Amino acid sequence: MEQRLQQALIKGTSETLEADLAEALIQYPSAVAIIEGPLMAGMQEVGRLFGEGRMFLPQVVKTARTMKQAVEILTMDNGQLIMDNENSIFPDGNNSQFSILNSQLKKVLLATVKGDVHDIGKNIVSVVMGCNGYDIIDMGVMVPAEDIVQKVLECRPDIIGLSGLITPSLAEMVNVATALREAGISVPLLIGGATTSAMHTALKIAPVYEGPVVYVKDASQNSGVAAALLNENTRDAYVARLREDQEALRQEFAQKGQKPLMSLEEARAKKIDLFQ
Ligand code: B12
Repeated sequence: MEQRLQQALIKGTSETLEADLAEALIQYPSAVAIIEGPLMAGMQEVGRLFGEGRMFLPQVVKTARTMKQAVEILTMDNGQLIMDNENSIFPDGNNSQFSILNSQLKKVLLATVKGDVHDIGKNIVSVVMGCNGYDIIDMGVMVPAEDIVQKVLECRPDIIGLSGLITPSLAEMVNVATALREAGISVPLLIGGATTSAMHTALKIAPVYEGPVVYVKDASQNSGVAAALLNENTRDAYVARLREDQEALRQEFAQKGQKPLMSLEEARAKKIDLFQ
């Protein structure tokens, strides 16, 4: 089943998708586990083949369609992921009751930054957080900083999530954080997407922003991070720890920079002989 799912992603086909996902739902504890497990493994393989020049853009577009279809199959009409009981606050796993009971539903604004069209990861984050009782405002892809600022002022979200998968998005995220700060906004910022990292977040984004900036590696961690940030009892300790960890990363980076470089002669003497 795992192999068939991977092949479906690589080939961008969907004939066997429904049957294989039905089988996966029996074997895996939740839809999130299937997304983070076999589906992500398939996408990694696609990324590897694309990176090595063994797959081309039109094929990756087909792949993306298959991934979207898979997530749709795993999502019910009410936007909840099938059997997504892991983080449920009710014994029957139906978090939608939370939406009805909680009149002050926490809002999460999501956007893929300007210049970047990748949205599969962001959409997964949206579905997972929606299942955890958050109200999602999804601004889509290629969203300019000024639009994000405007939407934040208009909708007053409790959390802002930025997604970016290409290298230029890293600089754009710094740009967005700066624009938000200049508008006087310090809503917690979640940073995600394949090119982002804890190090880049600590070095470049966190220093330009007033509020907490958290790098989130995958969709399964989002709700935990959001809950820690939004719960009054845990927020201060969480943010203090976050700032300490980010300071440690900055120190680590600064120390690396101080390592003496080897001389040009030494480096040349160590070169790899490709024709040996
Ligand atoms: C699918 C894909 C595409 C599709 C995108 C379709 C779509 N609708 O999204 C298409 C074909 C359009 C595409 C285009 C391009 N792509 Co592309 N693409 C990919 C690929 C294969 C998979 C990305 C993906 O969806 N992964 C699966 C998702 C689920 O993972 P994810 O996004 O990382 O999300 C997870 C976490 O990161 C996190 N997360 C993500 N966002 C957020 C946000 C928040 C707030 C939080 C908390 C968490 C979070 O949660 C998710 C679930 O766990 C990757 C390779 C790879 N393995 O990443 C290349 C890749 C990202 N693409 C790449 C490139 C170069 C391009 C192009 C420039 C190619 C070209 N020459 O035109 C264009 C870019 C166009 C643009 N301006 O953006 C490079 C980027 C390299 C770089 N460092 O810049 C990669 C890494 C491939 C490679 N190895 O070279 N691509």
